[in-house]
Amino acid sequence: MAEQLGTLEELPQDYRDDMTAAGVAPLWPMMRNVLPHGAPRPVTRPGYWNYQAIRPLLHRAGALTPVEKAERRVLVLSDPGRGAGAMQATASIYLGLQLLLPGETAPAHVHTPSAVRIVVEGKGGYTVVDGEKLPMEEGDLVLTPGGEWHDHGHEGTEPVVWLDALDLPLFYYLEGSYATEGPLQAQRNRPDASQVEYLSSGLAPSRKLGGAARRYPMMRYPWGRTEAALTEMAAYTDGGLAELDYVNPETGADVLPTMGFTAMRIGAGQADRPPLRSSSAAFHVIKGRGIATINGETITFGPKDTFTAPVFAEITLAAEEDAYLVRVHDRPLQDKLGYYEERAR
Ligand code: GTQ
Repeated sequence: MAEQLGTLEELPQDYRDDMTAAGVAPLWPMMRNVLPHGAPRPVTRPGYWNYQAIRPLLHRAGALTPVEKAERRVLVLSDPGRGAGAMQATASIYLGLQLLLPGETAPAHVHTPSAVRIVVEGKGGYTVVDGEKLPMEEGDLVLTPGGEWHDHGHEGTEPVVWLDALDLPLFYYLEGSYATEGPLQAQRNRPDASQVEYLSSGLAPSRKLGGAARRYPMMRYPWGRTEAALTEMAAYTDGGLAELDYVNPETGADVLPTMGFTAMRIGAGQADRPPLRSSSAAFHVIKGRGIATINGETITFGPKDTFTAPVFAEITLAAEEDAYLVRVHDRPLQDKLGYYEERAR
C-alpha cells in the first residue's frame, strides 16, 4: 500500500499545462480525497436549529413576502459544513421550515424529489396530495412523494409552520430536479386513508384479484397514534427507549425510496447511544428536552428544535424529560445501493 502518493507540484509545469489543455488530470494527487482510507470524510458538520430563535424570522417572512411572491415561504436549514445559503442540511437531506398564514394557499405543483412534512405548530393547515386532503396536526408526518401533485392550504386562525424534509440534494446532484406547476386540485370529499383504509395497524383493505394497492397507500401518519405506540412499547423496554419506523402499510417497506423516518422515545434520565451509522440524519424534537452529543459537540435541545448528524457520527441522546423525536435519514437509499453499514462505537 503506497503511503505517500505523488503530488501535482512534483510534475513538470509543461506536462501539467498539456494535461489541462487535453482536458485530463492525474488521479493520484486526488486519490485520497475521493477514496480516503477506512471511512468517509464528511463535509457535513453537526447542525442545530433552535426553533424559538427561528420563529420570529419566519413570522417576519410572512410580513415581508406574500406567498404569491414565494410559492413556498421557507427558511432553509443550511449545513454548517457547507456554510450559509447551502441548500442542504446533510449530503442527501434538505430541510426547511415553511410558514403558511391563515387563508393562504401554496399553489399546486409536482416535482421529481420527494418531500415529507413534520408539523411544528398551528392548527388548520392541510396538504392535498393526489386529490386527498391531509389534515396537518402537530407532529403529524405527511408524505408528498416525488411525482405526486400537491398543494397546501390553511383554514385555521394562527400561522402554521412545518418542517420540510426533501431528497432534493440527490435529485440536484443527478441533474434531475425540476417542478411542473398546475391549478389547485379538486379534493376528494372523504377523510384521508389513515382514517379510513389504514385505521388500525395490521389491517389492510382486502383486495380482489388484480386490484392493486396504490404505490403510496397512506400519506399521513397522525402523531397521536405514533406517540401512543412509542409510550406503550417503551413501558416494556429496558431504559424506556423505543423506536418505530414509518412504513408503507401494504408492503412494510420504507415510506419513500430514498428517505427513511424513525419515531423515537427516550425516557427521562435515559440515553440512546446508537452504533455509528453510514447514513446521515436529522433529528426533529416533537416533545421533551435533553442533551445531544454529536462528534463531541454538545447540543441542548428542546421542543420543536432540529439537529443533524453527519455519516458515521458518534451520537448520544440523553433525555432530561421524556423525549419524542423523529429521525430523518437516508438509510433506504443506502440499502438500495447495497451499502448501509453500522459500526460498533
Ligand atoms: O412544499 O412543495 O421546502 O417544493 C422546498 C420545495 C417545500 C413544497 C420546500 C418545495 C416545497
